[in-house]
Amino acid sequence: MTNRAAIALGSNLGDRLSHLRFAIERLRRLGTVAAVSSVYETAPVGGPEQGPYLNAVVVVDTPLSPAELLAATQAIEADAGRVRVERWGPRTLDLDIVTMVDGSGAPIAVEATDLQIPHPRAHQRRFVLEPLAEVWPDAPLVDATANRLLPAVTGQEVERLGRGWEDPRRGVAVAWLAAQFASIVAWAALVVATAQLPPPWVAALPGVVLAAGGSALAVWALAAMGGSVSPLPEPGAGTTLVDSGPYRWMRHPIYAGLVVGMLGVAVFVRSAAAAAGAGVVGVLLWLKARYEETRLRMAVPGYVEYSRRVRGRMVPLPPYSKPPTVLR
Ligand code: A4P
Ligand code: MG
Repeated sequence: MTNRAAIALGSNLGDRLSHLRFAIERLRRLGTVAAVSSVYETAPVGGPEQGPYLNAVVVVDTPLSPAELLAATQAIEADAGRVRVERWGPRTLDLDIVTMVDGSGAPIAVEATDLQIPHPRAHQRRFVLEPLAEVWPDAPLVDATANRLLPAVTGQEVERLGRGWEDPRRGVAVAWLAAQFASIVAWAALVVATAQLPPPWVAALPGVVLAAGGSALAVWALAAMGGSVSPLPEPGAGTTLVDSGPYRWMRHPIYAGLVVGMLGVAVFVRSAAAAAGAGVVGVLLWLKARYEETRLRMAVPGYVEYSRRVRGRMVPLPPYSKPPTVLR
């Protein structure tokens, strides 16, 4: 008979997203993964001073008994390099069996020294309840279901980072890059078709200033990135936050520099169509950056806090009057 189990995933050490992806890959071997929640960044609850967690919930249909499932999840934790130092302390990967029902949907209760189901603390923890209620609202916990317990648990900071975190989205990333490339090529063709040359100095001077300023901004940003830059909007494993150089003022200065440079060229060749085209490319890059950030927030530690601190995506914006909350 197949049982259904909700497994809570947590990580706050090392490459957190890679650890959660590793867990999913291994959980797939225990049966059928019926649902995967969004990934959340959450403030640590209990334990020593430690960094924020990534948490998610996976629902698995499995022939394993509760004891077999515990042994299997502990083996996955060990293979992810988990070392138990202190209770509630930081960990590469934590897998907790939150709740389980049998094939007929009846809750499975376990009261052993090494295993309690439902998990005895899950109902007090937003970092478990919120992802659980998202994928299995009727999941039975201590005394009530996940969605009924959730409103009572307040004062714990959790930020939903979104779905689709289980795998890198290479195809989507390549499509964005192709759209960017095509739009810039089309813009260049527009420049050639509409240019009025040579320009009088009233157009040449501001054109050159804008083009040089945009290029300088892009080069400064590339230097700050220090070679770790990729045009694909999908962060690789181990990508770290860069918040120096122009990244102190805006989150996508390379795109901003590109658009300013294109505007400079449009002014230089006195083409309103080329200026409008640069605007269209700017909108596309802003959308690409917005998509890229959904991925950066999941993959790069500190990105959630960074995007609260540095408000502007492609233009500098004044900081929030209230200091941003930090998930710490
Ligand atoms: N155990 C008993 N019942 C279960 C169950 N249903 N599932 C036993 C899994 N294990 C269960 O767990 C200790 C022992 O609990 C295991 O040996 C198992 O036999 P552990 O994973 O070795 O240690 P732990 O995780 O530090 O302890 P515990 O009590 O499971 O901690 P919690 O309550 O899970 O808290 N803050 C945020 N934001 N996000 C987190 O994910 N996690 C914790 C851990 C603390 N704060 C957190 C997070
Ligand atoms: Mg645990």
